[in-house]
Amino acid sequence: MLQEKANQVYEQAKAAIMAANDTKTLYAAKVQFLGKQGQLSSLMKEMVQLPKEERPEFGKLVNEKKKSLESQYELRENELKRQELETQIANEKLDMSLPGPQFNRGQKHPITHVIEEITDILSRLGYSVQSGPLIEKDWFNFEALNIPPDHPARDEQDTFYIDHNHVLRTHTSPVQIHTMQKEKPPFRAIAPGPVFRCDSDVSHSPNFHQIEALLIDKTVSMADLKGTIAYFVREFFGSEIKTRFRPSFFPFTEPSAEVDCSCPICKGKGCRMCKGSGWIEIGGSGLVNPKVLEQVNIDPSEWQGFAFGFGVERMAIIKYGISDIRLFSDNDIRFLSQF
Ligand code: 2NL
Repeated sequence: MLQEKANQVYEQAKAAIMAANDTKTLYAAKVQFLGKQGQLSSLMKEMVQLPKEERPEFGKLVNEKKKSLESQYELRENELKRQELETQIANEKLDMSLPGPQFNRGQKHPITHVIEEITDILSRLGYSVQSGPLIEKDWFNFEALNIPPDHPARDEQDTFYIDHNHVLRTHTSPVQIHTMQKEKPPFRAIAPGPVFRCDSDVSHSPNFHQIEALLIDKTVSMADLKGTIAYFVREFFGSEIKTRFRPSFFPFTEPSAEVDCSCPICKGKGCRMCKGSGWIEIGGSGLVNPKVLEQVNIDPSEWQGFAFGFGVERMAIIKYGISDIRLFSDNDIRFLSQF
């Protein structure tokens, strides 16, 4: 009898629902009995065996059983879900002592760091910080600085030419020419930033950094220049570091002097860094050539000045004992994160 079979299926389904101990097994039972291809659906299909007049009654019976099973399923499902959540909560352990996620912190490039340090020291001496374009007219980079057209510094090999009248600045001095055109003396200014030379080997990079200082006043002497540089070097490298001046030549200063400091690595005893001499060159300096002042309409009979220029990479190499200038532009995080 089909009715009896329906009762059997119902009892089986009921037992399966009650017996399911987790939501997965419960769902399997749902598919088996209540699904589209499930046993209740099969019963409905078997209904054709019954005489026509018995079919509505049977249909109603199966539908009622289906409804009842569906609500039993839902009850059991809620119960199991709650149980599963409780077990999950009971088993879960939150260890508040574990370290949090690690972030890689960014930091300043050592060159930026050194420029800021130098800028800080000279700002305390009253120097304003100036900047200018990286592409300069020939006049600002050379002519105004008393570098005549046949000077070796203009050689195609050293200068990146943009066109016949424009170059990538080969030093930060053109910034000081702009400053002298803009400011009324007396004033003091520094110009830090990138410069470009068509030159590349172990100790030369085509793109490096300079910081230059310029002071214009009524009376300025080599003694003022030496005092300022000696103070600056002691502030930057440490109070035990000595400075030494050697006569030199630059077209834009007269007289001119090369600046050395006692080697901060070996304290002057002689080492690999200073090639055994105990001294390291850090830049050049001098009293501003009156010809430069004339170019920017500052009267040389009324005003005098001193200027000095240091290589930033050189200063960083000496201060931190770095072996190769190319490390600054290699972007190796293991090197850069040491500073
Ligand atoms: C070096 C030499 C130097 C200057 C830069 C300068 C600027 C003006 C007028 C006069 Cl506007 N002088 N600058 C003076 C002497 C030396 O730099 O070897 N630097 C790395």
